[in-house]
Amino acid sequence: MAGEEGEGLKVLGLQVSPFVLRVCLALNMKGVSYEYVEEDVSNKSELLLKSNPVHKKVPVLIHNGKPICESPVIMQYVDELFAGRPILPTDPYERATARFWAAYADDKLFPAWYGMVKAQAEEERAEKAKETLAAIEHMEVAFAKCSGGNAFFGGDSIGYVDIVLGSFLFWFEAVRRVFDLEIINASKTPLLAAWAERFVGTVEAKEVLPLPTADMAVQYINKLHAPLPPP
Ligand SMILES: N[C@@H](CCC(=O)N[C@@H](CS)C(=O)NCC(=O)O)C(=O)O
Repeated sequence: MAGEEGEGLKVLGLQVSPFVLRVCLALNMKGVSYEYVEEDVSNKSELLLKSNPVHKKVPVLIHNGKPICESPVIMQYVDELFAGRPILPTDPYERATARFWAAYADDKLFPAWYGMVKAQAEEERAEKAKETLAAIEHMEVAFAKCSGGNAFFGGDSIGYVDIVLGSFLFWFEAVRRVFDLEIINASKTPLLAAWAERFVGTVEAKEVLPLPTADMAVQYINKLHAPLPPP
């Protein structure tokens, strides 16, 4: 078991990545410090390629020289490694439910909203927007069930599903600004709208370093849709 000071912890990241933010939030929640190294994903470092030879993606957590890849795996590793408030619920049924909804956010919600961000044609964007709104409605129902009337998916304080969905929020704001779509909407998903406000106000979310912003995500979207330079 590692010490609480998190010795030998390095995060290979990309500031605009929601998957990287999850890892930083999980480490923050446990109160451990870590070294953050920003990757240039268009020119990946030897360390990244060596640490994640299968996917070649960030985040990677390197703990005492050993790499751990894929954000859900990293979050669970961090939860098992460090004492303190658990990230996943301790009750096996609640744990399974939290894993289910986190996987749903990754497998359905993420491809829908990111598909919207990437879409070049209006028709495709409208289709992906529809899928995004359908997926978020499921998350609204999930919130009612998981929170049991408390402030967060995790109960009184943030947990696994809060971190997973909460890490998308700065991107949702960017989507609102660029495409005029409110993914979380006070009239259609009121529980999530109130949750999102509470989430961004938590110490863990406010103090995460490096803090990604909606401006960065907007810049990313604009770059993606910038006209090609003349040949
Ligand atoms: N399933 C992965 C997704 C990670 C991912 O998609 N990372 C992106 C940044 S958001 C990346 O490294 N992209 C670089 C590439 O695809 O070459 C996780 O949960 O960690």
